[in-house]
Amino acid sequence: MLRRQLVQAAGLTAMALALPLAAHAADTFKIGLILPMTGQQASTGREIEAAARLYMAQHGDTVAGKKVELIVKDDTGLPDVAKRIAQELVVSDKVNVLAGFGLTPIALAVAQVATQAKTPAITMAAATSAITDASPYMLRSSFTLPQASVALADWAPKNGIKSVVTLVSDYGPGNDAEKYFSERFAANGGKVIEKLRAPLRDPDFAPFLQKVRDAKPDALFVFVPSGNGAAVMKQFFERGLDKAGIRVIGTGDLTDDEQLNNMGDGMLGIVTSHHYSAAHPGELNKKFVEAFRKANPNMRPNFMAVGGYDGMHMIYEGIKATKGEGGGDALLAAMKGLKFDSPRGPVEIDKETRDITQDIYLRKVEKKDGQLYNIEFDVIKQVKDPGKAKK
Ligand code: VNL
Repeated sequence: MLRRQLVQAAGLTAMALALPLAAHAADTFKIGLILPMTGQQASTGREIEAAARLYMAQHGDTVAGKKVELIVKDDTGLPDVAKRIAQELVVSDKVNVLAGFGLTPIALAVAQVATQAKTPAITMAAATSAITDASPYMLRSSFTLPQASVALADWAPKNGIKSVVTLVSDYGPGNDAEKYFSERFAANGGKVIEKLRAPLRDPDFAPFLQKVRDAKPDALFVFVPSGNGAAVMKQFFERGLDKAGIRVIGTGDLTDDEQLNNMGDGMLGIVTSHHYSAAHPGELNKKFVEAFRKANPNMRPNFMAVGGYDGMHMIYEGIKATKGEGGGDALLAAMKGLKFDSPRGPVEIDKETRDITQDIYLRKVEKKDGQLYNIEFDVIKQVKDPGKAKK
């Protein structure tokens, strides 16, 4: 009697142990988050991971009966590494969706894997227009440089800036920023005196800024990726370009919320255009910023964080709409055309291009509560990526 009970009990225990294991794979929804956690773009990785974890903490880790699992991998900022990681995530981990991508070359490398594996991929950071053209499985929650640059090219000539030198990082988003800013600025009667491109890796901005000084434009237009703005502005001030009367304008990557408050009062008055400021008014953003800071005491959320947060929202909505059953194609279909309120304002994932339509703001660096912020003073509503309209 006792023996039989023991055997039964042992059998039940074995079953109880085996069940969750068997159930595990099918009941889990896996997100492979590929980010630069080390190297030059590490701040982008930190911001996006923090925002993704915040989204999950706020919305729970069970959606439509599925346990959501976040697998974070460090690509060290290198496309070859990212591609290998993406393949492993798809083949070994069987992730349902890929996301992250801190730099354009990484998003482009992962796009190939997404197409082969028929796995949706969400670009949360990178911002070259062509990324969403690289795979029918690629969507975007960040922004595009054409989208951010055009508004500034309309603002500048009306505000005393008739001539510029452009300075951009020499790769996809820099080329987009240079092209879309310059063409529009020229169409508005402005003069582009010179176009300068600095290398992406370990750039030394000093020789470029010397050229800007010699060219004496009304303003310098800058695009550098998130995390590099402080280095440019340090050289700008050290060489006395501000004292020489040269103004600075750029996309909001330059006055990134993650760095801005440590860039000094010389930043006051600098005008940029972008889709997100931590100082964006509105209840949703106030709550987002407060919760982000509570969870990450020494960090201010920047535009990378909001890209990560909204990318997670797209995934959660996709899981809900497919009742947790969706394969890659169903999930993709569910995320196309999504419309929602983001901390940045209203956004829509364009059904055709899978790119993000959003408000673009003109902002000026001002002091608020003793800290430097990008304070929005104008808005262009629901801007589609101009890079797509061209075709
Ligand atoms: C890119 C564009 C990266 C804008 C950025 O920061 C950025 C990119 C890392 O497409 O590589 O601010």
